[in-house]
Amino acid sequence: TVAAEVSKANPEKLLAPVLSAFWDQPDSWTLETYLRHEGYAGMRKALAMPPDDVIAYVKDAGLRGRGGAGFPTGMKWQFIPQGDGKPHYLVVNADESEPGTCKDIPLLFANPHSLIEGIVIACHAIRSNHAFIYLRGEVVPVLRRLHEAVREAYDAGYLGRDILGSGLDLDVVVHAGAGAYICGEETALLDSLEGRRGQPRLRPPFPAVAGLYACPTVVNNVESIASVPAIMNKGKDWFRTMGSEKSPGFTLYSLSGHVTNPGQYEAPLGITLRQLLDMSGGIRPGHRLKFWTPGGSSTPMFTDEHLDVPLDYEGVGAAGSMLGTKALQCFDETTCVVRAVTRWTEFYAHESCGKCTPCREGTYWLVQLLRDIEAGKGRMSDLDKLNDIADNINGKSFCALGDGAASPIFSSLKYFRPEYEQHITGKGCPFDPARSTAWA
Ligand code: L3W
Ligand code: SF4
Repeated sequence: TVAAEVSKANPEKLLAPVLSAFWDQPDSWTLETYLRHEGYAGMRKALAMPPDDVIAYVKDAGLRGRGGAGFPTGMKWQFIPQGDGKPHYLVVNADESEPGTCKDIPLLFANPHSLIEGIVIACHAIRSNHAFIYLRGEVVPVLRRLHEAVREAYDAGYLGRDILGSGLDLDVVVHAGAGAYICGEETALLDSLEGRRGQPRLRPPFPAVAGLYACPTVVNNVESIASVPAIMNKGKDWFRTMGSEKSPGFTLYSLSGHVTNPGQYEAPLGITLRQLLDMSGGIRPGHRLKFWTPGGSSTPMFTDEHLDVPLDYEGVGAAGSMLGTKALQCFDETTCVVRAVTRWTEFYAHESCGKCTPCREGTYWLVQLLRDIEAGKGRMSDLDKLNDIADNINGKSFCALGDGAASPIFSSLKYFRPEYEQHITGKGCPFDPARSTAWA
């Protein structure tokens, strides 16, 4: 499935692809193929530079975290204290689970060496001798491929003792998680990696101060780290020729739902959904866009009025949502918005780790109300209740999962309240009356 998806990447109209440049080659994941495409050249340049210069270089390039929050990568590396006598760790967050997000797993499947090269550069920069890749355990083919790539890198001298005579010793461990969405939250991930039940820790202290085994730790998303080799190899100015001043560079968008050609699309930050749909075949024939998410279900939904919003941190933020993971889930006019929101909320209720009351109880209550409304058993007062419960989750929960659960409630009520009302007055789902008894 992943192989089929990656083959659709790389629309060349807008950009010579970088991350997905040779995903369509039959043995794209091997070291041999990677070396044919300037693989490990960025690492050689970085290892010849003092660690602080590498940090400054990545900072100047303007790379921002691709996991959702957009935090500047170089700044995060700079937070790692030096001369503290403690081990430093790099942890790569490969626990991709945000609904609609499918970029890191395909990237790892198609080109794992870009991540491994980025890991060497990052560990040199933060003076770390240990890196962990925390991968979603369900993706066994990716796990196997990653293990194989790590072995190839050790054999070639790109990992292990005294890498290419630089003096850097580095070991990489691939860890398979057990499939909980909350383990994508960086501190829950660290708890899980330490062998405990994955639940978020209080921040501060941030992982940069007290992370894995209470030592300074950088937690970065797969795509963030995999973007670093090209920056080191081709230059920070080249990177800044793409995207915008505050959101420079290229990135992977995951296009899914009612589109003609779902898949991964690499493009500069700041592209619009209209442009992406134009180059990918658009919404499925005979239909029109009704609503979509710019960054997975945790980001407030948009409608067809937002087709020209620049998909970068500032553009999406100014339009009232968040760029998040750049998971563009598109729904056409045949979709019941109440049904879609119910399905997402069921996901959050299921994945809530239970640590804090607003999220643990609130997501459960939301599901009950939404199921009733969808089944035609709702009351008008339920709409205010939905809003009130979401309001008591949002900003009052322990981690971002709670805020994410509230976001589809707020945005669907904002844009589609009449559709909720229709379910109540019509005593059922106008899109599929047969489904109205499904929850009875
Ligand atoms: C040191 C400080 N470090 C912040 C670090 C912090 C973290 C990064 C961003 O959530 C988003 C969330 C989801 N000293 C620091 C500091 N840091 N201040 O910077 O932190 P933060 O709190 O802004 O965000 P976060 O908790 O990392 C991530 C959104 O992503 N999301 C879901 C993502 C799901 C995936 C996936 O499935 N792969 O990525 C979707 O939108 O809502 O807003 O490293 O330590 N003073
Ligand atoms: Fe757990 Fe939800 Fe609270 Fe996060 S917001 S700590 S997932 S209960």
